[in-house]
Amino acid sequence: MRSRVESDLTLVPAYVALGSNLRDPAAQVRAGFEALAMLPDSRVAAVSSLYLTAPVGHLDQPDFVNAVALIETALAPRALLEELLAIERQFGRVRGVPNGPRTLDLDILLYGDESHEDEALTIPHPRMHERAFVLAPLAEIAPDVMIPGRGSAGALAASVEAGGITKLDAPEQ
Ligand code: PH2
Ligand code: MG
Ligand code: MG
Repeated sequence: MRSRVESDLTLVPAYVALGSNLRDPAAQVRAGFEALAMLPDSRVAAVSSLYLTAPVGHLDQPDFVNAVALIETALAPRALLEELLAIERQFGRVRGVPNGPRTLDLDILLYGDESHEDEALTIPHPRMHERAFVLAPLAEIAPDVMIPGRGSAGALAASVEAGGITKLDAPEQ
């Protein structure tokens, strides 16, 4: 994938979760990878397979396609969040029911080993350690990455209930 990185920037590894359950979710997630590759001062270092997942939380909605990307970015956490929200809007996301259907959801899971807390953004993502639809793709590309205070992605993925999750295909590189 193309990258938009000057050679002298200091890059932080950040994990981004992708989710979609509207309008050809697999195509939305694949296009989401392409959009991440166009982020300023960032590059995509790895992408997971796509996973078909039963909805969690608000149950009366279509199944999701979920995936995780590792990006390396010089954007600060809030700048990265603003870029991700802009991509969600490009993908036609309309915010309705909380946790309800969406064309594309992009969530920052981890940003290096930094914690971040403000009214709009909490890093690490506060629910990532209990969500199999996040842990399965994360453990595929980064089994040893640590979720602070919780354990490694691989250990957590093995310990949560992973019913309703099917790997769809191999990652595109
Ligand atoms: N996202 C939610 C709520 N529930 N369930 C699945 N399977 N996948 C998601 O991405 C998802 C969800 C809120 O962001
Ligand atoms: Mg989300
Ligand atoms: Mg979100």
